[in-house]
Amino acid sequence: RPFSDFQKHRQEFTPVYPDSLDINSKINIRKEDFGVKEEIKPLFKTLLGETGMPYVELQVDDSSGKILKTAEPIRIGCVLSGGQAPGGHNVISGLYDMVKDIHPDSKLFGFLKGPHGIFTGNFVEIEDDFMNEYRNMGGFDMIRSGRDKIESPEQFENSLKYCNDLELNGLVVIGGDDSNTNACLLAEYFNSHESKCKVVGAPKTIDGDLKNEYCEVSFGFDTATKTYSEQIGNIIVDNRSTKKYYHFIRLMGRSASHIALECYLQTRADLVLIGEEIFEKNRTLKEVTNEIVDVIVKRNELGKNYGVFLIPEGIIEFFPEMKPLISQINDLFGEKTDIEDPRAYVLEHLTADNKALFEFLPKEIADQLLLDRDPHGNVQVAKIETEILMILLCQKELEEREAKGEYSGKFHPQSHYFGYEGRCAIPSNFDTQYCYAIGRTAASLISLGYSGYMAINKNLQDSNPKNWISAGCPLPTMMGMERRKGKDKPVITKYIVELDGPMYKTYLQFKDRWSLYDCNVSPGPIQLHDPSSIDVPFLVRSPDLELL
Ligand code: FBP
Repeated sequence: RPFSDFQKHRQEFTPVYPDSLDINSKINIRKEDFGVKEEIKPLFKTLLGETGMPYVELQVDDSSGKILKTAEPIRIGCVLSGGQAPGGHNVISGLYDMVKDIHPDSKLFGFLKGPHGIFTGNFVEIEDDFMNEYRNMGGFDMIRSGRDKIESPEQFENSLKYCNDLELNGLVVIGGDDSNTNACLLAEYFNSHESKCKVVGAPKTIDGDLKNEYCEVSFGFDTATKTYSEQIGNIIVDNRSTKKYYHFIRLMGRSASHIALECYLQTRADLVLIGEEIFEKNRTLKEVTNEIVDVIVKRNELGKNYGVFLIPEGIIEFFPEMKPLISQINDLFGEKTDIEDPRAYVLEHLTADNKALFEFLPKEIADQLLLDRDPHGNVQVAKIETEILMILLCQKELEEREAKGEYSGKFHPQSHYFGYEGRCAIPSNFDTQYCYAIGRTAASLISLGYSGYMAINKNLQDSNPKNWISAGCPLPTMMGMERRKGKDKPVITKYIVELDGPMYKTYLQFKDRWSLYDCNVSPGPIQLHDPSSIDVPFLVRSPDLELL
């Protein structure tokens, strides 16, 4: 593969990692019981056993600790699951270096094209040259990814067979909330079939919704939001130069509005919609349209017929009238794959309210709601052009206000979608180091015999990775039950924007001023020149009001 000078320079960087992950450190395990919801317990009987699964923290202890080097080599498989997120290759390089530190003859295998590679036994052995090409690089192209879910009894059986045939001590599933849930089901299955293969997850997703009291942030969020913020900043400056357009920018992020909110605070765009706020306040499409139009009208009164508005892609599911429509469409499709004319089928079966809304939506948007769900039952919001929907609704409302003599400005909208370009950028300094530490943690957990855990690193506000805390959190502790494809399923509870949290409070404090007075900033490109300097996202460190 050819590499740019910059890529070559970046490949040479060796990340810094917590002292507890240094192979020469003596470590002890601190355990704490965080419990598991009653309804989840029956699903993980053998993992939980009589005593449950404690949270485990790796601590340096020079007096009574033990080093992780083993007399026998270990064998680990890894898989990249779901959407790409910058830093995935560094989870693999962290794993690789740790297994070799544990024993030089240890082996790392990569299952190809996501979970499909596990149940079809499609894998490669990862060796020095192959690994070195991908150190600190973006993308998931090293072993590729896929959205398959290990679901059917045959898929579970075959996964067990191939992991046993490879004599794996462990499998690391690098994925989001759904993939980590799947990893835990696999861990239980392997355990109940007395396989020595442990299963450990790694928290991946640019969406930022895999976050809880144990996992401070999923990897990829930092790079993706910095990439989008750079692009938004560029549009802001372009717009300031001509003062001619209203830019409606839809930002990737399947469900929660973290990406849009982070980018809003980074760029101080003129307006952002927050899905969680819309849901909490039960605000309809019409009400939200009116709020956007109110801003456009006020800006016109100040002589401004331009602006930059941010729209999270997941917003469509938060409108009170949309949720029942989407959920009825999900239930109607369920496991069915053979519907000839999906539009006619749903129109025939929808309730009167849902049907009225379906028919009110522009046809292209309504049709996008019918696209196939992903294997986890999620609506493919990345394919729904919500920015165009909002433009059309605003246009209509502005025309009505113009007819009533309440508005006489110009409205020239431009639509954008920032999504895929943020998912494979060269990882930021934070993601580079964070992912490497996660990889080393996952290998350590497997070597210590833990299964059904997520490899995590905490204390991320500390800009020196040596001071981060490496740990394993039991996956069942993070789970609750949710309705998917018409059935109740265990899922890792998604972290959504907290309306009493610091990010949202900052938004509330500034939104009126920022919507009218061009307070925008252009953060510029991700700074990569000094890999050791880490700038963590607001989602981790909370915004500093003094600086805004
Ligand atoms: P993960 O949850 O697998 O990390 O994927 C997240 C995501 O990037 C969403 O933000 C987006 O809606 C979706 O993937 C797009 O999926 P696809 O790559 O299948 O179009």
